[in-house]
Amino acid sequence: MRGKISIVGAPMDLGQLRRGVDMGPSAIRYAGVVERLESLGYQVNDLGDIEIGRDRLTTDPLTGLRNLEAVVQASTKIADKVDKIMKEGSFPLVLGGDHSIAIGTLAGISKYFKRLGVIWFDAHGDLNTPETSPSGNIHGMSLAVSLGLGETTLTQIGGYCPKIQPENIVIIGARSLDEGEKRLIKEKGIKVYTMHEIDRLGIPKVIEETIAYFKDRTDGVHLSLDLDGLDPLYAPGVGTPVEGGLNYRESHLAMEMFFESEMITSAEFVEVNPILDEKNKTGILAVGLMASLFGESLL
Ligand code: Z70
Ligand code: MN
Ligand code: MN
Ligand code: MN
Repeated sequence: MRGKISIVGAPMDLGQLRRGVDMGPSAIRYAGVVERLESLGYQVNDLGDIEIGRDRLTTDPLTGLRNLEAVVQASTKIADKVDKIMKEGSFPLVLGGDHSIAIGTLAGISKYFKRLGVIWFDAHGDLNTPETSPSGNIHGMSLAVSLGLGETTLTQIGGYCPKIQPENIVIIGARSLDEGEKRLIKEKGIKVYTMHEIDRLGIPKVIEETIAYFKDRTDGVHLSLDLDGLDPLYAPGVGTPVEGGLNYRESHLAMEMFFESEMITSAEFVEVNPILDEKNKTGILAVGLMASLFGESLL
């Protein structure tokens, strides 16, 4: 017996405009997540889906944020659920849904740690604020919100703020950063491995450095994995595909190294959109990555 994993689906599609990402949790379940993790010796408990409001296409007149009210409500529910999982001493594994769900996940998790580290595996930074956002889409703001920046009703979810410190973040795979995000990264000194650094150093070195960086400074690490961090060749079923991403082998190696580090204390896999996918390729990929993260070995 290897410990308990609690799966919770967050069929959220209000943080962006593409329909279909609310079916992500179903696609990941269909790809056999429960069975795959059970086969590794875990006690897996699928808690089902969080209820996400269906009120869409309201834009907050003050901030320009899309579906703000509904995202606040859903994030609060996600936070409560994840909080319960933590309380029970189980590993929270959240299935998205668009990346705005990280606001709720981090609100539920972060208070259980003094210094939570976050690995943001993503083509994007998700570091926009209402002032810098080119879109008004909250899934492009979730990391900034967790830092305490931006809309107060979002930063205050869970009743405390901020959830994380800039020096406890490592972004991996970035290749589509907005100007305001680049400014924030420099201003806050956030550690980023863009595809440039990944190509120069190689993924083994990048992950070794990430693990070493977190080792002394954090007492838990959340992995927030946006499938668009991978190249669209391997993960076509995402709302915002960006060329030039991590490949299948690099991503699996990263997960295997995270497993070996024994450092990861919670995870979420987001932005799987089966409507845009090819025969659930991205859902199947997500489950494979989870298996590597939880110790599936090749031998
Ligand atoms: C852009 C924005 C984004 C995910 C796209 C895109 C953000 N920076 N995030 N896909 N997961 O609208 O803020
Ligand atoms: Mn993202
Ligand atoms: Mn992304
Ligand atoms: Mn694997």
